[in-house]
Amino acid sequence: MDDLDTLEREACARIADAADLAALEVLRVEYLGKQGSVSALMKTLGAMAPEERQAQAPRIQSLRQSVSVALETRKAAMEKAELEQRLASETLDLTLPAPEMPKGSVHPVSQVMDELAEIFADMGFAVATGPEIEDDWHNFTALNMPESHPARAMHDTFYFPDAAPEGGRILLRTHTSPVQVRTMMSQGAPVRIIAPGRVYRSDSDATHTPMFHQVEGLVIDRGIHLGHLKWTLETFLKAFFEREDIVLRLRPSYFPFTEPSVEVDVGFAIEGGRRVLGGSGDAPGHGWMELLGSGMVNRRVIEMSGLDPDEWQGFAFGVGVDRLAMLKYGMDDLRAFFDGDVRWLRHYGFSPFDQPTLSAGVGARA
Ligand code: 2NL
Repeated sequence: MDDLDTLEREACARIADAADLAALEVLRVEYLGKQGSVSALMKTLGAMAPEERQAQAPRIQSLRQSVSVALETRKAAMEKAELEQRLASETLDLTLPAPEMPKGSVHPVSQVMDELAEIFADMGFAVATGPEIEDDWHNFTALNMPESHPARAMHDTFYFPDAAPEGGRILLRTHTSPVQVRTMMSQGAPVRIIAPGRVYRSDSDATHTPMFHQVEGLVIDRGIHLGHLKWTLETFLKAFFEREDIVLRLRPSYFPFTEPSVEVDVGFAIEGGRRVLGGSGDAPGHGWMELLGSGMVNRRVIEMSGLDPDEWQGFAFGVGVDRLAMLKYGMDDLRAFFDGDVRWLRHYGFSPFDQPTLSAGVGARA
């Protein structure tokens, strides 16, 4: 059957010459499609006498097979060539910088708390935490604050309407002292802790927010005296403000929970219209700034916390974290701390990857 041989040769030649996948598809339809010439030959088999069909069927089947194989082989070759062309022409530059990912920043209060933890850890202090919802025994009574103390008044403290199970009142803690009372009661002496955290007072104006942050420190051991207090605060303030020339002035004061009580001032100079900590406050053009309250823990507080005040003595101090942050990083509006304005946070915020360390200077910025 010369016709079939010719058809096969011609088909294979055209397939080999096809320029692209589209041309190949045209040829596939032309030969093997429903109306295609090979398909037409297949249909003629049905009309043949059995002997003739037996003679012709293998030839037509073989024709269809070779056209189909030729199409597939050519298609695979074209696809391979196309892939190789892309691999040769497209390049990926792995030296390009990765796209910047948006990242948050650490709030100055959190940063300062981390700095405090780092500095006091170096002096052997652990960080203690406790509930923000307290009862009046841990917040006031155990701190030697009598029922008549003004801080216990409704207009200074946020009270919950329900009574505590033991009959006392429930409130938002006004300082972190109750954490220290709880630590003395649960772990006994000696104690060396700082208690940072949120505290609440019914106060709201340009320099007071109803919630603010405080850190208190407590040391209980044998033979602790005012010298230990002074050295600890001086070492802390020098490390925190990263200045060796921090000068302290201790002034007698009164707190119910300490006896004697000591107010601590730090000397400052005026530089470029701003107060800059450092140097004696008595030098010309200098002054003293009240920074923290402290004292020797009142023996009644030690006793109420379950320890023998004849065996155990200690000192304690308290300072506002927000105020420390403002002084160190030059912020002038306390209320901005709690507005959550991202522009302020971007300006003053700290890199989450910048962990405070003493060796790098605790306040180092990335
Ligand atoms: C301030 C400074 C202070 C304390 C806090 C304290 C805690 C215990 C026992 C004794 Cl458990 N004292 N804390 C001591 C002195 C000052 O805070 O200006 N407060 C109004």
